[in-house]
Amino acid sequence: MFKKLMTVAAGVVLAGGLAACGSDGDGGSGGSGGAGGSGGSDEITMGFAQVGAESGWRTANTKSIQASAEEAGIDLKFSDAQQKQENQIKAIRSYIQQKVDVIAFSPVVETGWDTVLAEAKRAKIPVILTDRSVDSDDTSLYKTFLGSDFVLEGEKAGQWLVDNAKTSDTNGDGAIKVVELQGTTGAAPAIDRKTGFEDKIAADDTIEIAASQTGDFTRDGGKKVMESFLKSQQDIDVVYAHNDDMGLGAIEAIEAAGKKPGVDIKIITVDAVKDGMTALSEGKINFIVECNPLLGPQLMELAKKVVAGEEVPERVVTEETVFDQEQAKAVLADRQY
Ligand code: GZL
Repeated sequence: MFKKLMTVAAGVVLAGGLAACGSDGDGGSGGSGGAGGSGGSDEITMGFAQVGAESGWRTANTKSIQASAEEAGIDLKFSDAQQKQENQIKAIRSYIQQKVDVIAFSPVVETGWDTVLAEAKRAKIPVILTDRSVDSDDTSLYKTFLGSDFVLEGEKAGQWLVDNAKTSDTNGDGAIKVVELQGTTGAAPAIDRKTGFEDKIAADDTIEIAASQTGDFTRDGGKKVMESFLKSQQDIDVVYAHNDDMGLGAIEAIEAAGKKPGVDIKIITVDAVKDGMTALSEGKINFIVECNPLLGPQLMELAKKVVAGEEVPERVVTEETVFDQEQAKAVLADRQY
């Protein structure tokens, strides 16, 4: 959970637009691979340490960052950590050695960053957190956070279930049994989406989370955990998946068990990527809370301000909405990711 008092800047409406990316984004250091630093020109060099390529959301997020760097004339060095914190730390250290002008990253988990961020601070390289936050007492280690309010996303998911409790009691026994597919253990979205969801369902004591386990934000992880829940739990009414990809994996497991997803077992997810919205429009998912991955344009604007030594808000929260099945049908054709 974001440690500081959240001074939520005015909601930011992120421009859409996903263009073909310039740099490689396959884990190598992308971009034009300048000699590090701005090399005397006024071109900004950014080192970006990405979490990985674990989900449709992450793919859209990477494309947005790479396309926006190109549009902004920022030389982007890009790395993919395959969801391993040690790889992100290595990438940040390499950016420090290359004397980039600014470092940005999405911390795969909330803790364990103070040492490497203190190294960046000593090297006088500003750091921007995007997408996920860190749980550190030393807020001088980064300039700003750009991303979503994950607690609010969890609250939106929980509120939908409270508002739709009657139709979610799929076996009519008066109790609403929920199984939860958590995101990556220790990741801000996993911690906060759980917190927000639990806060809201506490209003209805017929709703109970009977089992909860990480599927690591991947489709395969969601499928495997759902298979085990279908064996260990009787009368599951609802799946709450912390992202679409795990929800899509759960759909595969539910169908393999001869049940109808969205009907026999209701499904609530977060993200609203194309595959999730397609399943929602087909009635296999019942509700999706949007999490906007298009952070690129805002990130590049913040980077220019930070490098120029200008003041920036402590936190820039993206604006997001929610979708039911009818709303998904109406917008599916126009979705950019
Ligand atoms: C949320 C982001 C999460 C997405 C997942 O901002 O960190 O990570 O919800 C992704 O799809 O893997």
